[in-house]
Amino acid sequence: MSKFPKDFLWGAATSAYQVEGGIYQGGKVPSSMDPSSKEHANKEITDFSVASDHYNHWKEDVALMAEMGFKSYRFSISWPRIIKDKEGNINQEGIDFYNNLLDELIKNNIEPVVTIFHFDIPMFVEEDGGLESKNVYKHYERYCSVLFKNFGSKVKYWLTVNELNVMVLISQIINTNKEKYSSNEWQVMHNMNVVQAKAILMCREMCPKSKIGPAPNIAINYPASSKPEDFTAKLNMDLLRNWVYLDILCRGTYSKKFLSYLEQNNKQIHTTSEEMELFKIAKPDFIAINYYSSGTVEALDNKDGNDGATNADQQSGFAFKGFAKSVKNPNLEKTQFGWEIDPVGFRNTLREVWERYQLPIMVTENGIGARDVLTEDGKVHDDYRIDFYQKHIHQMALAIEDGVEMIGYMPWSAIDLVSTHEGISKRYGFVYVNRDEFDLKDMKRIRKDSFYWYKELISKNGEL
Ligand code: BGP
Repeated sequence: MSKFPKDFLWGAATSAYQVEGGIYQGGKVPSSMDPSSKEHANKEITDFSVASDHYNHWKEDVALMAEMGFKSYRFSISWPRIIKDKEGNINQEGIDFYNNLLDELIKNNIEPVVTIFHFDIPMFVEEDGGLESKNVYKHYERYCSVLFKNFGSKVKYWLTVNELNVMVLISQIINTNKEKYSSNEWQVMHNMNVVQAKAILMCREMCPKSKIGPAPNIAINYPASSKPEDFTAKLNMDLLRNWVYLDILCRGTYSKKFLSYLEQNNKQIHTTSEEMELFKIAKPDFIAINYYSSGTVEALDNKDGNDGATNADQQSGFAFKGFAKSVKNPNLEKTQFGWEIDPVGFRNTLREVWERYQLPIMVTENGIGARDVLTEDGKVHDDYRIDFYQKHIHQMALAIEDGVEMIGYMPWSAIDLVSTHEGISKRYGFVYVNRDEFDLKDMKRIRKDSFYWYKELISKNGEL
């Protein structure tokens, strides 16, 4: 007997700017992810202009998902494909593109799980003060109302914002804020919490049959030693890395400890009583989490000078002055790109999220980035990916036995796409896309070994 519920949503995920390409097609306006909007310091990796060319291959891509037996597909809608300018004019071609995609998914019995905003900020929003300005409220509200009106009857699961915590903590690496050190990232967090609350309320009114929730990147932290101070560091890191983004939406407040961290670091945020009232009534229906690895931390006392953050990427290098610092975990193996592999940490994370909030959980990212090799006879033997998934899915089944209520599992990524900052060579898909960093080749879709393995796993509802 499978431990997974019978209607469990097996599938996979992508995001618009990393998979679609076609940035000058279909009336899309410029976004923060377009080559023109940023400097390409690292010329060794591709930009996002062509990506996996899903904009022109979407039908073929959905057919491959259907062949794998996907029950769900998590993708993001590109805000700059839908809204043209700061007056809120709508791009009908963008609406048509996503309507076609949604219809194709539904025709194939694949439940769409739609991320409203996944890192690609329209330039008209950037030019109007970006996410740090409260002007973002009106832009995001208009955008949401267009989505709910046009797609509300087709979408049961909405995700408000992808990885707000990653946007706050490493915005300069993923290019959601070019001037990190001149801005207050915690104001970005608050503003985006407000827009999420507004989206939840709007969704209830405009699409009463849909469900909506946030999608942070959650990594539970271990203390580096049994020193009591390291356990305090664990609590501190969990707070700033994980909970502060969920507490506000699920519990309605910012914790006292978080507010005192801001005060000590001179990073006050501007809030109003109307905004804080919103959090009391706008509760999500579920929590979506992206999990790649756990964290390990030790105490960091230095009150002066640099906080010691190396900010390598989403999974490492975090440090908060007087609070906590991440360190390596000697007990874990690493991927080719240096991310620690911790399947047991997945179960631990699911348990902690469930026990803290008691809301159903959907996994909207999990996976292994690797330099996959296409053999001469056109195969990709990604046994390391199968091993990664096998172990994580096993731990997810144990979490279900622990009592965690799970809705679905949509790992990263359905097909190969361009990494946030490490190019197309860091591949995650079940389907290989035949292109290199600069040679676009034929963009052929090639089924990896993991494709066949996942197909079988889905057909047996997770029991292999
Ligand atoms: C998450 C993002 C994704 C994705 C993934 C893998 O943080 O939500 O957009 O790219 O991580 O990360 P990367 O592409 O940096 O390897």
